[in-house]
Formats: sequence, structure tokens, C-alpha cells
Amino acid sequence: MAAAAAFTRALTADELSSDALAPETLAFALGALDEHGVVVLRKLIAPADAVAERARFEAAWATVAAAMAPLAPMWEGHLQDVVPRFAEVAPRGPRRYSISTFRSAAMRQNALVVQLMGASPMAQGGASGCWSEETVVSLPGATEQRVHVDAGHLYDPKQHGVLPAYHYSVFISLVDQDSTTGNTAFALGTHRSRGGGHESQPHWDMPGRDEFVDAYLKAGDSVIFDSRLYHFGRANSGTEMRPIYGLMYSPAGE
Ligand SMILES: O=C(O)CCC(=O)C(=O)O
Repeated sequence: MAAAAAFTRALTADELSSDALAPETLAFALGALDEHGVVVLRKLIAPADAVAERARFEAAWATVAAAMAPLAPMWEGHLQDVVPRFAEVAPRGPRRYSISTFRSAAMRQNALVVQLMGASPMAQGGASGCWSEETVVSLPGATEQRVHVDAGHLYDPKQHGVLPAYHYSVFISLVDQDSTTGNTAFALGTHRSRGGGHESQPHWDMPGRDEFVDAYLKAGDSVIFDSRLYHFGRANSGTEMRPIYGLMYSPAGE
């Protein structure tokens, strides 16, 4: 099994100042997305900016948490396919929520992500766009999330073959992650080798927990993955919340 280094790349100062990925970084990222289903780009945004975004996120979260408090027991522990999302908040597993009220034009319009998404097979040389901006927060005490895909195969790959990627998930961490805060773990290559999402869950051919590789992000690092890739969030056994700002890209965004 490949280690995280196989899909991790540090962006250069030139790339950050020019807001453009160098051809070799673009090739690395597209290659990792194709082979492993995931790429980590370090310092996509400056760590200081991530800290500032985190403070803004915490204010947004406090408002949502107060509003949802009476309903929280109903949702607690579920994923949103079990109970519906409600307005701006969706349950993502035990003590883990996704909210859409936190917005960041700077992160949403990140030129390096836009460039990579535009060059991906999803865009097919045409349009790609971001259609969703949400932040998943694992609160202290969050336990391991259920293994899932963000957008499954459109058709059973066993019958129709593996189609090109049509949907990507982009996470930017707003905190330094470690084994205490938790992180996201990915089953490499399962965007091509498994059938996640095309039918009901018993047909997904779920990978075992020993097939997952941990990606640890520092504040400002990003992880971008084919949304068919199996993944899950690790437990947060610390005392601080762990927010990951997330974007969803599809061929025809807004
Ligand atoms: O919490 C994480 O690290 C991952 C969250 C996630 O994958 C999700 O909620 O879809």
C-alpha cells in the first residue's frame, strides 16, 4: 500500500505568488488523482490565513450550534443519508456536523484549485465549477466516521467499466491535524476498484479498515480527491474542534 508521501506535494513559493501550478505539479496532482484517487497539496493557503478563517468559522459554528441545540439529539450519530439535513446543518456522524453558513470567497475562489479542477478529466476540456461550500467540523469526542464516498459511481463499474471522474471533493484544513484531533483516512485506488455509491450499501464492497492511509494536514493544507474514493474521518479525542472547509466540484458548476 502506498504511503501518504506518494500523493503529497508541497507547493512552491513561485506557485503561491503567481497563483498558478507549475506543469510538473499539475502532472503530479492529476497522476495522483488518477492512480490513488487523492492528492495532498501543502500550504494551499498561508497558515496565518487558515488561523484567521478558523476564527471566523468558530463564530459561524457558535450561531448554528445554538440554533440546532433543541434538535441535536435527533441527529446525533447519524450521517445525512439516515436523517435529512436541516437548512444550514447536516449531521456527518457522531459529534460531527457540516454547516453551510461559513463562507470564504478567498478559499472558494482559490486559483490553484480552479486550475486543477479545470485540467481534470471531469472538465473534459470544458466547464467545471464549484457547487457546494460546506465545512465539516469534528467536535471533541467525535468518534470514527462511517466509511463512505461523497459521490458514488453513476453506474455499476462491474457492468459498465470505470468511467472518468465526474466529481471531486476539496478539503482545506483550518487546524493542524494529528492523531488526537483526528484526520481523514483514504482507501487508495478504491475510486476505480470498488463500486461505492452505485447501489444500496450492501453492494459497495466496503474496504477493511486496514486498507486506509491517513492524510495529516497542517492548517492551510488541502486534500483533493475523486469523490468515489472511500474515506472517513478519524475520531477527535482532543479538546479542540477540527474544522475542514470543503468544496464540491462537478463538470457544470454555477
Ligand atoms: O472528518 C473528516 O475528516 C472527513 C469528513 C467527511 O469525509 C465527510 O463528512 O464527508
